[in-house]
Amino acid sequence: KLIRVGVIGCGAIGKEHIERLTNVVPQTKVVAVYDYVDKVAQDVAEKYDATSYASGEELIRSDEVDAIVVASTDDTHAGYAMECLKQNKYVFCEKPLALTAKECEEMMEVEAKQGHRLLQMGFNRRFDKGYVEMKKAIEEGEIGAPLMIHSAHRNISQAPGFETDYAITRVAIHEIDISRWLLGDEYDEVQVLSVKQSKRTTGDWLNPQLIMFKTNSGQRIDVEVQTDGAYAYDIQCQVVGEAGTLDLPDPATVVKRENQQVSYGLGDHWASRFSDSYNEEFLGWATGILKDQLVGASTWDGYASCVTSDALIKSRETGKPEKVTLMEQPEIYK
Ligand code: ISE
Repeated sequence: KLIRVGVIGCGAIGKEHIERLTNVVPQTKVVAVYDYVDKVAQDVAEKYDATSYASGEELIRSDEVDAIVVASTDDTHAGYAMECLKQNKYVFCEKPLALTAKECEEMMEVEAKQGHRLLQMGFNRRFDKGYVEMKKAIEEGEIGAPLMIHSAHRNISQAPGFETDYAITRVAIHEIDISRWLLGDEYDEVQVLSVKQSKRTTGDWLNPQLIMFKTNSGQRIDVEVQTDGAYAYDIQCQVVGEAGTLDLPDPATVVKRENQQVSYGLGDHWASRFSDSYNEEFLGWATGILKDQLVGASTWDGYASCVTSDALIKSRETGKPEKVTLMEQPEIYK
């Protein structure tokens, strides 16, 4: 059975997803699209032989659409995701799940009433081969108990309109999710530390930012977040255990020897760096839908990342560590 997918938001990531759902995932066909810029939606609809809808809500409610991808602007995610849950339709939602934790709580309530998981969050790194191997090694005890994680998230540039908070809600949110996933624990407290600023920032937001998490069992995670001006799109993650360490591999590119040097390319963008993980993520989504057993990050994980983001933003303002307080985890996410 072919899953008929509607995509809301046809910007950079929306187009990436449509391409994958069309050419990589055999079980899906993009039949409907919506974008707040009419012309963009119409062009995409024409290219992929889909129907362009007048609104996201109309697309969600359409009998022609079985499952929805939400890749619109951050402030609209919660509204669309909620509508999908109410309609008992599967939804893939890009991060962040919402701008407030309260909206996430409401979504969990509706999803629980529907009685099965309907939402998968766009935390693609959970499908990256490197991170998957690291998690397996941790779970099999290969480095003993994990004690801390050192990580870095470095960007060359950002789209216009970037703001200080986005370093957390759009960028470091990947580390917020992947670190708690790797360690299988929730955060107790988080902190933003001030750091000397880079002159290579093209706007007036804070860059870099240094953030710290402490898990309930006392593990510490540091994340260096450079949102602009870095030498490459570079993602680093090292888990330090009692008996050894694990390093996220760099992308597999040709190793070049010339002019008395050895080098390999890191790439300039998330789309190429994590291309394989996006493929796996959508293959997993389609299989999950067909089995009615979604995999990947859930509404709970979306909620946990929102609460953590809020605490980090608060910490940046207060200059102190801030507590992360989560509600009791609903049954369906256990
Ligand atoms: C983007 O949304 C991402 O997901 C990337 O991983 C991040 O590096 C980039 O800065 C974000 O804009």
